[in-house]
Formats: sequence, C-alpha cells, structure tokens
Amino acid sequence: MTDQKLVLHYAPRSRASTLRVLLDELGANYELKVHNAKAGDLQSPEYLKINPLGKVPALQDGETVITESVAIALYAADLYPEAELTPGLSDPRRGAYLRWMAFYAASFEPAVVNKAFNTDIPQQIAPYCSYHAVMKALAAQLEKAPYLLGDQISAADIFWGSALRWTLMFGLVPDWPVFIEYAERINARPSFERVLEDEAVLNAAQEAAANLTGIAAAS
Ligand SMILES: N[C@@H](CCC(=O)N[C@@H](CS)C(=O)NCC(=O)O)C(=O)O
Repeated sequence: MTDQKLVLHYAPRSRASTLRVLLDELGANYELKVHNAKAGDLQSPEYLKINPLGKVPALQDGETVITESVAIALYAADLYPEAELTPGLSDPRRGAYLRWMAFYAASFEPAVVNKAFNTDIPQQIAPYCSYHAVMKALAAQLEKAPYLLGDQISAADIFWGSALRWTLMFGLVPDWPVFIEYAERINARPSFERVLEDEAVLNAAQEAAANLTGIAAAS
C-alpha cells in the first residue's frame, strides 16, 4: 500500500483504459490525467517530458515515471498486494505471471501488429516465432483454467482480458471460443463496465472538441 497519490496519464479507448481498470481493481489512490490524443495533447512539450514517445499510458508515482503498459501494471499491482492480484515473490504462480505479462509486450503485440499490416517476418528472425504459434500458445494456456494462472484472478487477467476484447473486436486474433469466452468472463467485471461506460462519454466529448478545432479532420 502506498499513501502517495498516483497519476495515470490516460486517453479514452487506448491501452491506458486497461490500466485504469486495473487501478480501480487494486483500489489504488490515483488521479486520472485525461489527454485528448485526437487534439494532439500527447505531442505537447510537457507531455513529451513524461513520455518522449508521446504515448499513453504513463504513470507517475511522485518523482518516478513509468511508461509501457506492462511495466505500469506490474508496478501498480506490486504497490497494492492487499488486492491479491499480484503473485508475490514466493508464490509458485510468480514465474507464470511474469512470463505472460512479458509475452504480451514481447511476442503478442508485435505478432498482431505485423499481422495487421501483412508484414511477413521469417520465423527465425521474428522474436515471437510466428503469429500462429503465438495464438496457439496463448489458447493452450487459457484452456487450462478460468484464469490465466489457474482458479484465481490476477492482474494478468485484467491485462489479457482487455487485450483480447480489443483484438477480437478488430479481428486481429482468431475468433476461437477460448478467446471469446475468456474475454467475456473478464470484461463482465463491474470495473470494466464502469470504465467503458465512462470513457464512451469522454471519447465523444473529445471527438467533438477535436472536430471543433479542425484537428481531427486535418489528421
Ligand atoms: N508500448 C506502449 C504502447 C503505447 C501506445 O501505443 N499507446 C497508444 C494508445 S493505445 C497511443 O498513445 N497513441 C497515441 C498516438 O500515437 O498519438 C505501451 O504498451 O504502453
């Protein structure tokens, strides 16, 4: 538990949504800093000092800045062990937890992005072997139990539930029942429902604001 208020740099309907749900699930003490990516907020000099890549999410914990969704999730979940979403250092699930969190950023995302842009990278060169191998490995893990690490939910499920919701929606992963059922199970949690409802409103307001200034139309 930390007494310090965290700041989540966030834009609706982005990878930051996942971290917002996770912070809610953790019962974290945090403030949301809402950015309008469509209006160019993420390219402002102030924001580029926080994340030079101009991307959300980013998390601030006092002087500490954390970027990259997986790092933020691991960091935040470790801050709130009482939420029981982090397998601790002596928990036998710890290795699998780290494995599947790293797998998301190092294998799943690059595989999905390359697939979306029809970029065929030879298996020996791609850090993830092949798109199909990544999908099969993930499906095999999810088939074993209701949650990624077994019968008990962890921060990894908040992460993967959100990722599969988006990627299924855009047809970026196969519509295998194991993915659909898992995504539905995780996204039915009240935390997801609350955040998704709120960000639909935020997103509409941001689109209207960006259109008003002509930025969205020009980009
Ligand atoms: N590897 C980064 C990716 C972050 C990312 O791509 N964020 C997107 C939103 S989903 C973004 O900020 N896009 C805004 C832009 O590029 O203007 C992470 O996992 O946090």
